[in-house]
Amino acid sequence: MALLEILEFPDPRLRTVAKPIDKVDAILLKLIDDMLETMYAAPGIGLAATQINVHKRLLVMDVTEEKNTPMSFINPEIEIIDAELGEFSEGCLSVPGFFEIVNRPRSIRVKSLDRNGKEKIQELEGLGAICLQHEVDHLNGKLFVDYISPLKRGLIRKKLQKAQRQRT
Ligand code: GNR
Ligand code: NI
Repeated sequence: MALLEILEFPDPRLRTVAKPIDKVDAILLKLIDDMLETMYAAPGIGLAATQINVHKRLLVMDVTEEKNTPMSFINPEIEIIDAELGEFSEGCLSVPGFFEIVNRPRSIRVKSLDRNGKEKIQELEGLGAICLQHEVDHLNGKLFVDYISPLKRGLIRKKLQKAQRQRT
């Protein structure tokens, strides 16, 4: 297995719209395992392929306390079940150290392919629904900071750019 490098805001590569996956093969399964390892190591509750500069429609997540339920979603498609919004203070491995309230539909149905390339449909609510929507946003080139004010977003961008300069 391998740890992958996570892109950070405002890296323009995070704005790439990911392409659908046409076949589930051994190379893809290895990528899923590396993404899970990277997510657990970070640590995070989800990771989208976009964040590791792979622009395919793939994400992993584990929203359990015990961190014993790795899940992967290939070509995920979301349908909103309950449009009622819930608010949650979100963070992102690509926006390290910042948390902001985001409102999202509380309950969703997600259709995707499993590791065998077979279609699965799951209903998610709570943290699972929040995280899955956050990850699908990544696949569409969108970040949680896009939901906050331009002023706050600009401040976060400045602080992260400074931190990134000091690291190089
Ligand atoms: O680890 C993560 N925590 C988190 C908390 C609230 C809402 C969304 C998330 S996802 C984030 C990992 C990440 O950046 N995934 O893209
Ligand atoms: Ni994120």
